[in-house]
Amino acid sequence: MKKRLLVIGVVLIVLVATFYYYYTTVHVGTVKQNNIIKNGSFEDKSAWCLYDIAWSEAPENGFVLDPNGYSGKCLKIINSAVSPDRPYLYQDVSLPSGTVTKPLYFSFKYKPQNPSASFAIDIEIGWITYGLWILLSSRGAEITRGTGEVFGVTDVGGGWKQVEVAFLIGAGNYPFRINPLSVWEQEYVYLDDLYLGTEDPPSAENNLLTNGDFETGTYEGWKGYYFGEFTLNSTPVSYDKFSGKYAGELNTNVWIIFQKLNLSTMNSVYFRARFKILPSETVENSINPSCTNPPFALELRDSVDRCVFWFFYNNPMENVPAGEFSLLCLYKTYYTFEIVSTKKYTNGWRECIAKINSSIDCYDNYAFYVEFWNAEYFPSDTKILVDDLYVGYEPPSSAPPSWLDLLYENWWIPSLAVLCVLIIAVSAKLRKKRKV
Ligand SMILES: [Ca+2]
Ligand SMILES: [Ca+2]
Repeated sequence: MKKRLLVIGVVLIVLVATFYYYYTTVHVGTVKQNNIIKNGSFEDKSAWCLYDIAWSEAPENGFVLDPNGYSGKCLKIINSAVSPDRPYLYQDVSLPSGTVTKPLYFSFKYKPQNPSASFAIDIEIGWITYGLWILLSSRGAEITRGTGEVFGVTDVGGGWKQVEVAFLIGAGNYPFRINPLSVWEQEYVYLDDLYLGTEDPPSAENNLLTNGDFETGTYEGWKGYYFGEFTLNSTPVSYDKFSGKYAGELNTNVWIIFQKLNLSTMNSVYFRARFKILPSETVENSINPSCTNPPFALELRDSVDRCVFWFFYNNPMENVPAGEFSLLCLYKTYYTFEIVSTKKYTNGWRECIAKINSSIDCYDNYAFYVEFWNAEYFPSDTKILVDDLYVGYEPPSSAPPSWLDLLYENWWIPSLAVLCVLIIAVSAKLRKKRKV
């Protein structure tokens, strides 16, 4: 019996270690994805059915194609679809094996006719008992059934928003349904660019930074700065990174890394930083961050100091908008800015996305700095790891949670697995006893 438990334990440990290795080393970056949803872009009516029949041309059915899509045409869901007989649009989707332990990603864009008027649409993958239901309404997107997380809601311009969801589900064939609910105050809502797949959702990223993910394995594109610029002789670190194989590192010898940028305008510039402070959070908490003493800053400035934008991590100043872990501080006041999203992952990494708008023209000679602020006040072994740095005019993607993050938030799944193993072990023992 002891042997049997030992074998089960070893098998479990090997499985966990294998998955951990896979997700920390192999599961990298954005790969060109296969969209499981057919015609998620709604360029025509193919692949979609209304009830059980092919989607007809009759406009009164409440679902029509509209030329005002985010990409080409889109689905226009009209109020009449809500009542009296609540038709829904659907197609069958086939989900690949292994998706209980590897998250599936689902993303879509939507635009209500009137942002403040009420509406409610259920997007359903699978059934009530086994699947994922997302309620899209004037309150935003929320998961009402199933195991998953809405990890990104991004304003993508023109009244459109992109919703990104990661979820866990078993392999198999499922119905995918778009189901308008209850009473609507508005006439219609647009839906476009549905994506469902195993890879990260597609992103419109056009990164102006060179080697922002450090995947060249060098500091190509970056320079160091310490009373003057210098070439970095060290290499990015590989022992801890957010994506790919490498992350950049700032330490008490290299306080600042930077690169020069050509920006056409400072209006509508997005930043993304993924970062981690080592050795631990005690360092973060011990330094009493403030506007003048933050641990970490991103800075975008032109050659004559006319346009300077600072993003400070963890800054408890008043009168600046607060994210959960981040705040912005402005050196000059020509800007409006917002924090688009902040995240903390179970592996200790954090992500912050911010957007800056400038009301004035700046000079076109910019540099982007990543700074270890007041490094002399930190313990000498303190490091700040950075990865997937982004500056650009399109909204950057937000990293989905890993399966570890999802399991962490849905602790009952591993608990159930352990319980099953225990029941099997105990029943086997009882059977053996009975035989004896
Ligand atoms: Ca489209
Ligand atoms: Ca990387």
